[in-house]
Amino acid sequence: MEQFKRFKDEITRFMMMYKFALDSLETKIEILKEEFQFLHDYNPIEHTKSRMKSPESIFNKIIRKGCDISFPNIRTHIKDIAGLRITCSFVTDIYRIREMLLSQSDLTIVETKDYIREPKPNGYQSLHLIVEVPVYMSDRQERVCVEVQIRTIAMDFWASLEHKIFYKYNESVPPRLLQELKEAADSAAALDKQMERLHDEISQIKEDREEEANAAKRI
Ligand code: 0O2
Repeated sequence: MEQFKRFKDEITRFMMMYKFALDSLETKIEILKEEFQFLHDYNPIEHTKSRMKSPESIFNKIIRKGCDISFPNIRTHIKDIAGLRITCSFVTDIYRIREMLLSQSDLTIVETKDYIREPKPNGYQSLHLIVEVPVYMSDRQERVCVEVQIRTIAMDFWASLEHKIFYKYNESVPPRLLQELKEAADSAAALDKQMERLHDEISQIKEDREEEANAAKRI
């Protein structure tokens, strides 16, 4: 009984650390979003969604990786216990957000997987960052990893449908559907390019009009 209580306290404190790291990163993103809106009258972030991995899913992942179950092993081998997904309108916004995170002196990006420059063979696209966040506990400071996935609305739409299909078919999706999913991923990427082109054109028109109006005021 005593042993179980110790284990329960340990796992609760362990998970709390990740929850605090996630809360802190979400606050940072919220601040960046509001400030960016104020300075540029534009918001690069459509929405954010956070999640904590369940103890069951952590357990299964550590077994899958062939590691012994211990807190140090879990910390070293599982970097996505806390996850934050950021959805943007345009691909340039994704890299803009990465730059904003890079410029925060207390954060460290310890790993980058760029599935936009190099999509997965199934068509999956997203920018994955593992960000180390400082967490101040009552008796110590810890640096805790949070996985940040940044993607466009089109990439997110594709990924959520693919995820549903993958689980519906119990991970063995018929080849015809895999082919269609790949085509849909290509269409989503083409849509992202087209929307960004349109957005740039509209921004340019807006800038030109503002300049003209300012010039008229000076006359
Ligand atoms: P959930 O429920 O979203 O958390 P690693 O964590 O590095 O040991 P992995 O899986 O190679 O292992 O990491 P990677 O490539 O960074 O991908 C991890 C997460 O990205 C997944 O988490 C998904 O959220 C997402 N992802 C990666 N590939 C795909 C894909 O092909 N389709 C979809 N829909 N999502 C993908 P989890 O743990 O699988 O799930």
